[in-house]
Amino acid sequence: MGLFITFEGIEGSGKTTQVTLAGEYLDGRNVSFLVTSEPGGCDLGKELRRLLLESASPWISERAELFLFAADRAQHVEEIILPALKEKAIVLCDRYCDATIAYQGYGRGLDLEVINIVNNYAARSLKPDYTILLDVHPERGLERVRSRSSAKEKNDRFEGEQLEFHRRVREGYLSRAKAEPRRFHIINADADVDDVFEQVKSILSEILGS
Ligand code: Z5A
Repeated sequence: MGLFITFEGIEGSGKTTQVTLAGEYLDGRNVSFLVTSEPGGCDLGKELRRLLLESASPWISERAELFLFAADRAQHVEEIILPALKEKAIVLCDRYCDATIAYQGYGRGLDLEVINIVNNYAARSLKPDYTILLDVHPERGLERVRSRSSAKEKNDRFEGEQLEFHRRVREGYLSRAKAEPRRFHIINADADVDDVFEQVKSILSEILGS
């Protein structure tokens, strides 16, 4: 099997930016890798992503939301992640199971035990080898996403949530990291892009042993 590395953090923590830079870094090192994301890392997931994120979607209950993210993950793991790992690739994934714990569990308040069962079933119990948590203050993260250009698809269903929601999500991530300190690497993502990437690079080189 290859190596499975996830990037997590609240909205605007810079995951997408850092996953892209991490991919370029691996590209320069001649290793086989795949950059992917949730929701929307496979064809079915793209449909689910649209439903999950567009503010024009029909009303989605909290439990339905949990199962839509799980459906995205089930397909993504089976169709994209596991085959790449079997080919011994390094898989860099922007959000995974910890996002469901943080958002649907801490953010929405759904039962954490139920979420763990749903996550494990959807993911065929596949856990990341390492998780890089980009920790940013929610005010800073939201400021970044609200001021970015409209080039990226707007994530209105989640962007519309109150600051308190994003604070709970951050707390959820930090408590996951505390519970699994060997898997999680926490990065101060309040810093500028280059400083954050220096931290990501040093973790990657430690993981890759060079
Ligand atoms: N979700 C869920 O509820 N449950 C689940 O199980 C899963 C997901 C898997 C996915 O939306 C939403 O689904 C997400 C959680 C939920 N919603 N929220 N919140 P998405 O994929 O569209 O959004 P996202 O994952 O939150 O990504 P994002 O909004 O694009 O944020 P980001 O990836 O962390 O940041 P970014 O795109 O790299 O950067 C955002 C802006 O900040 C951009 O203009 C950058 O140029 C800028 N930036 C980045 N880093 C920096 C630094 N260091 N300094 C200054 N500016 C920066």
